[in-house]
Amino acid sequence: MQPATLDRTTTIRQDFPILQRVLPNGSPLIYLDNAASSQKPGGVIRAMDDYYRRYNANVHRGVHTLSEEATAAFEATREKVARFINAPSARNIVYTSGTTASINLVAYSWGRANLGPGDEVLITEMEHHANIVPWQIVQEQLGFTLRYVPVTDHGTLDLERLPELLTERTKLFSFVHASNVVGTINPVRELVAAARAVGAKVLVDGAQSVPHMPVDVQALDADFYAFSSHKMCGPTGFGILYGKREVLEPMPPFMGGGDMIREVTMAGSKWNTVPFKFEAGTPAIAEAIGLGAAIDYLEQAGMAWVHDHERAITRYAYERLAEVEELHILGPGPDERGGLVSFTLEGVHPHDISAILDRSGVAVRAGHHCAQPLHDRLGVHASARASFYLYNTPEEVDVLVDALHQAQDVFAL
Ligand code: 7TS
Repeated sequence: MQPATLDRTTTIRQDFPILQRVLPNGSPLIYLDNAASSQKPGGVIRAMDDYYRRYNANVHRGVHTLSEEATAAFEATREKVARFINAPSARNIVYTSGTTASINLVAYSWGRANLGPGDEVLITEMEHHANIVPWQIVQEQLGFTLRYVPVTDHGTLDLERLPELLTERTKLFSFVHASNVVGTINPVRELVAAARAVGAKVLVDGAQSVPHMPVDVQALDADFYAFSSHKMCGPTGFGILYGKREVLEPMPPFMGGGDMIREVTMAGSKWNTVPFKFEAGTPAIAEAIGLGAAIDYLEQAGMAWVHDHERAITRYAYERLAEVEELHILGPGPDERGGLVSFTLEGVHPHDISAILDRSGVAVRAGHHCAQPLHDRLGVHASARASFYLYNTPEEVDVLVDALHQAQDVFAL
């Protein structure tokens, strides 16, 4: 890796208080579970602390100083998110509690208004459960057919099958931008163009892409784009649904309550404008402010740099993991994927791998990573996953590899 890149990582690491932590067994923390949730820089922690200490109040209602300050900071994040993903306006940005809630919003609101018997929703075998289960739930009520684009042995979408699966019956094509298991980065623009050709709307699950690479929603041209704050240096319990205005405007509300209405009488109610129509109740105010600080941080680091850095670490991880005998990496080669590597080690269950790595301070995730159909397709029950972010270093990959050798020694006995 370039020395300049590594110097920058050294500086970045100092911004994350948790990375200074030494675990109870004396090992320094080596955090390689970023696809599950990233760590938070001091700026994000301070922004949330400052809100609670200085201007905690509800938003959009009080005409007092605290409420006005809270509303200004809360709404400033909408502008920052719009700029970060190049949305046309802050009005395209709906606040949710995360990717899961964003996809459920589309399934319940857009789905109930647009899907019925004879219609099809196309997803893929590569999806996180968050982009499978909501469709299965509303499918029971609405009677449409759910179809899946298959995955190749290589861990990429089998696009040769697309013409037979994406047809005039397809009303929505919903797929992941970057896989949380095999790391594959899907060709979003090409898939959107194919959906447009049959008149289908497109939802992209950006949970693993927005945190890790520059994303321009206008260039990608999807109708909806969903992501979570907590995977991009921000707090948990908060996320975004981007939507095109012409798609969001006619959608009925999903949840009813305060803030999402213009007028309520005993005879009925009128809805607030988009995006507020979809934001019933008191929102996650500190979390919105925290995400604003996270975006400031990522913009300062530069998303192109974050992406390059992760690619370099992933390439290095590939080289080093190749030294571990009987280790099999799921998915495509390092140049076709995002910054994570899922693998199996013959004779060692992924949960045992994770437990042994933990002794060396290395945090990885083990299991099916909420993508059971994909594991079934690849013929494995579970895998271990190392996922990288802007603060990870090649030395941390070295510790991972040493610890994997130790795991093999333990299980060879
Ligand atoms: N979509 C993808 C591709 C994901 O990776 C995740 C979370 C979600 C949706 C759901 O996001 P949430 O913030 O609403 O929970 N993925 C993971 C993971 O891989 N390990 O833990 C969570």
